[in-house]
Formats: sequence, C-alpha cells, structure tokens
Amino acid sequence: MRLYDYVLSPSCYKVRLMAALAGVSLELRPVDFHPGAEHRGPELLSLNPAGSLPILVDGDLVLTESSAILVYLAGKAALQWLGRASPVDAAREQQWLSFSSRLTTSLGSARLHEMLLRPGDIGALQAAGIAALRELEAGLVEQRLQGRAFLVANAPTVADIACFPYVALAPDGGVSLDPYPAIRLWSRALRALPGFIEMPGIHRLHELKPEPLLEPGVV
Ligand SMILES: N[C@@H](CCC(=O)N[C@@H](CS)C(=O)NCC(=O)O)C(=O)O
Repeated sequence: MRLYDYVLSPSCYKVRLMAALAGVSLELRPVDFHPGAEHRGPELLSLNPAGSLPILVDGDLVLTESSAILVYLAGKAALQWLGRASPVDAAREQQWLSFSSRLTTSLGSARLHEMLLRPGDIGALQAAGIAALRELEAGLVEQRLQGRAFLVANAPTVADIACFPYVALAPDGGVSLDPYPAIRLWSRALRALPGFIEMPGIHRLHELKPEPLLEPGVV
C-alpha cells in the first residue's frame, strides 16, 4: 500500500499511526506539501480532486479522506479497531469520526495559520477549536464514568486515531491543552499502546504534567 504523505500533516500521521498499530507496512511517497503545494499539482489532483492529503493507493484502489482510510486499514488488518461490538458502538464511532473533521477545520486551520501564515480569522478558529476540545473532554469524562478509557469503548478504535493528532497539536495553533485532564489521560493511554509511533513536531508537554485528581474507581 502506498501512502502519499507529508511528514508534518496530522491527517497523514493518522494513517501512519493506524498502520503502525495494525502492523500494516506502508510504502511512503513523500509529497512536497509546503512550500511546493504538490498536492494541488496535476498528478495528485488526478488521484484526489479535493487537493488534500492523505491519499492511499492499494492496487487499483484509490482512497482519500483519512477516516475512510483508517476504516480500510482496520478492516483489512485489525478488526478490533472497528467499534462494531454493538449498534451503539458503531454509531458512536461514526459520531467521533465525523467530529474529527471539526478538529481539522478548527485546530488544524489555526495551526496552519500560525505555522504557515495561512489566511484566516485566528480568533474564530481558536474559539471553534476550544469548543471542540470542550466537547471532546466532556465525552471522555462521560466514558471514564462508565469505565471506558477511549471514545467508543474500553479499547481504542479508529475514532480515537481520527481525533488524536489535531488535539495533540493544538498548541501549534495557539490553543492550550491545560484545561483538559481527561484529554491528557486519553492521550497518555494512546501513547502507551504497543506499536505507537510519534509524529515529528507533536507536543508532549501537556501529557508530562502531574496526574490529575480522579474520582475513586475511575480508570
Ligand atoms: N477531510 C480530509 C482533510 C485532510 C486535510 O485537511 N489534509 C491537509 C493536510 S494535513 C491538506 O491536504 N490540506 C490541503 C491544503 O491545505 O492545501 C481528510 O481527513 O483526509
């Protein structure tokens, strides 16, 4: 499988991370995203008219959209990463996969604004990012109260991988992760998974802070 990849793209990192966790080996095809904008050139637009990365090619199959690629990798190599134990789990997985695109358009756009000087209303992007983080924090607190350490179940699913990178990189866009202890514990749990790989440039300071106080009996 070939991944059209940009090393500092959180969306590409989702795919690299899922592949590493699922034990799938990828052939990486580096794309000159910045400054070359190769993803908007004729070769890559013929694969993905939306002009975005990642793109996965597996034989004749061309897949775009990171969430779809995560589902494909899990379906091929790691079915336990699909939250399909019940209709509720399947629906929750879809809910968080959809939610992950809000992280991309808020925290991801704030990051591009701050790091690559992309135009945009940084205040509005940060506010949207903070709203999304609060929603994620509330969801994770609710899960912990039910004894679950991840977004769908007590084991990670593609939904966790879809949400993790843009959250972990929020400080690049000027959004602090300090107010979110449940996000901190969730990030740590993901980082502790066998096969976890880092993304260059991802911030770890948030996760190195002291343990938050938790209610007794909560995981
Ligand atoms: N919905 C897409 C969004 C991916 C995305 O935003 N990718 C960024 C790189 S991290 C991109 O290609 N942006 C195009 C651009 O900024 O020109 C997905 O999840 O695959």
